[in-house]
Amino acid sequence: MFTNNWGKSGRKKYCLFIIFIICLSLLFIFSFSWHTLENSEWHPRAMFPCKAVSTSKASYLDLDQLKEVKLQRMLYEKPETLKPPRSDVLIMTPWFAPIVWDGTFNIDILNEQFHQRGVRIGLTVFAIKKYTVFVKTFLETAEKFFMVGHKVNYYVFTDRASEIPNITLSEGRHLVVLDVPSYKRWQEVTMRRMEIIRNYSRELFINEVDYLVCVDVDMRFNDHVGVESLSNVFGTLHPGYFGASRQYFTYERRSQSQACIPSDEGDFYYAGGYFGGTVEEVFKLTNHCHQAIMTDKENNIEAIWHDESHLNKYFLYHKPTKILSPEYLWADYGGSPAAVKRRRFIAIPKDSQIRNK
Ligand code: 48C
Repeated sequence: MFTNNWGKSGRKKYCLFIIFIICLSLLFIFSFSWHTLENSEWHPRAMFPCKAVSTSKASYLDLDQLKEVKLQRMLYEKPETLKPPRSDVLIMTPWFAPIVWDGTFNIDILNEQFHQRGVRIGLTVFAIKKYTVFVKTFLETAEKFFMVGHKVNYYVFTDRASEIPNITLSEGRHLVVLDVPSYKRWQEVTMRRMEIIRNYSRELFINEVDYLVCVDVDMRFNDHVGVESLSNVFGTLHPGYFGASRQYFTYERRSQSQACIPSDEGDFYYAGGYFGGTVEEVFKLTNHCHQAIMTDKENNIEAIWHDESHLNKYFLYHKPTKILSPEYLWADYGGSPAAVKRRRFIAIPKDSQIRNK
C-alpha cells in the first residue's frame, strides 16, 4: 500500500503514528469507563467497601471514662419523681436543656463526674483601658468561688498588662495575660470580644482547656459557681428580663441588622456577660457573632445591645444545651425576687465615666 514508497523512516513514522492513535483511544476508553464507574454502585470503593468502620480508639477511651460515680456514701435527698426540686421556676426548656437554679443539682455527684474526666476550664475576661481596676477583685473572688478544686486557666485580655495584679492562685490554677488592642468606643471594645475569643479558641484554647466560660470583668464572685454550669454550649438569663414576656425583651428589632429578632419570636433574653461551652462550640458561637457584627458594620448599623444582641440571635437558632439562672449573673436592679435564692456572680456598680477613659 502506501508503505512501499515510504522507505524505512517513513515506515517508522507510520508505526509511531499508529501507536499514538491506539494509546489515545485506550486513554479515552479508560477515562470514560472510570467516569461511568465513579458514578455507579460498581465503583471500586463500592466493590470493595472498606470494612465496617471500627469504633475509633478515641471513642473507646470516651466510653472508658464513663466510670461509676464513687462517693463516700450516696447520702442525699432521694430525687422525687412526682415532686420536682423547684416548682416556682422553669427547670427544663422545651428542647430539654436544663435551667440551673439552686436546689436542682447535687454538686458532689457532678464534681465526681467532672474530676474523673480531668476537665480543664478556661475563664476569659477582658480588662481594656480603665477596666483593669476590676481585675483584682474578680480574680480574688474567683479563687474563692469559681470551679474550686478543678483545673482553671484565667485568660485576661488587656491593653495594659502591667496593671494586671499577680495574685497567688491555688494549685491547678494559672493566670495567662494576653495583650490585645484597645478601641476608642466602649461599644467596639465589647463587640470585639467575639473576634478575639474566636481567634484564641483556634490558636490557644483548643490545646489548653476543655470548656470556656466567657464573662464580664466588672463583676465579683459571691457564691459557688461550679461544674453544674458547664455544658456543650450555655447562656445565662439576664437578671433584668427573666420574668418578662418576649415583647419586653430588648432584642434588636431592625430588620437591617443581622441580630434582628421579630416581636413574635424569642425564647429568653440572654445576658452578654456570661456564656460558654466546649472550645469547639464557643469557637462556632463567637465566629458566627463576629461575622454578623462585621456584616452590620458594612451595612452601617450597630445592634442595640452590641454583642449581647448577636448572642441572643445566635441562641434563638442554635439552642443552648444548658441555661444558667440569673443566680449566675446578678445585678441589683432594685428587685429581690424570691426565685433568685443565691447571687453567685454580681455586677459591680460602676462609675460610667470609667468606660471611655
Ligand atoms: O474591658 C472593657 N473596657 C471597656 O472600656 C469597655 C468594656 N470592657 C469589657 O467589656 C469589660 O470586660 C466589660 O465587662 C465588658 C462589657 N460589659 C459591660 O461593660 C457591663 N458589664 C455591661
